[in-house]
Amino acid sequence: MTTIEACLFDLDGVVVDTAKYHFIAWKALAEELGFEFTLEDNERLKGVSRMQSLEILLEIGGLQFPEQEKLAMAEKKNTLYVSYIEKMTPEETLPGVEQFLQELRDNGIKIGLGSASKNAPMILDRIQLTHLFDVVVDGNSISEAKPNPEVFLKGAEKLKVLPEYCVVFEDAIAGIEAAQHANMFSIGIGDPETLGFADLVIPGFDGFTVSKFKSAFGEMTIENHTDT
Ligand code: B16
Ligand code: MG
Repeated sequence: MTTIEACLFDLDGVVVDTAKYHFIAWKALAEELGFEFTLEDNERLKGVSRMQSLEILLEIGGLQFPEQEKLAMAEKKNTLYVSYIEKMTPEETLPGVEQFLQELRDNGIKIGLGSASKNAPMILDRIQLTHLFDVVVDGNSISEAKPNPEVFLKGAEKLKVLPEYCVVFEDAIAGIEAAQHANMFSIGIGDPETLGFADLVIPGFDGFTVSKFKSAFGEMTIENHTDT
């Protein structure tokens, strides 16, 4: 029998699509530096921290800079990125997410956010979903990036739930790996070809209900039993 007490959600690519705004901002930086940055390149940045993203971008451009200049570039990219996410609206929440979060809450399941983004609180605020999360662990409170399990282990700890009673929802390979390293169940959001090593892969939350969640996990029982 499987007991699930908490669900931990990645943000970008799971709750909302911010990758398009990251793309605009990284592309502008690349153009300023004199090279092309494509949508395909942008795929490599999903789930990756801001500074790691910059390293990948500079590698694509074949450029190297001292640390101080890299920090200034990341800051500049973030200023442009924030100018877009500041204008986000609840309509940008991915289909079915809000309903599924609400249904989980109605069933006594705790909910946490586990995101690499330092802008996660602002994004949740703009899409008006902050109230559905019991805890938020984001890029401001972690020192190790996914696939390190830190972000999810911190989420479980803050929720006072043991890792083996948690399910992680993730769109990035590194995020599924992080869930597995944390000894949590994982559900991939996206393509089974890429995320097939997760416990389950779904295309998104549209039509995904707690009842489907239960049956997907076979014998799973969902209990509101906390580790005290
Ligand atoms: P920021 P997630 C990640 O969010 C994005 O997927 C990734 O592209 C971004 O570089 C990272 O957050 C850091 O974002 O610059 O806002 O701190 O998928 O972990 O929710
Ligand atoms: Mg993601």
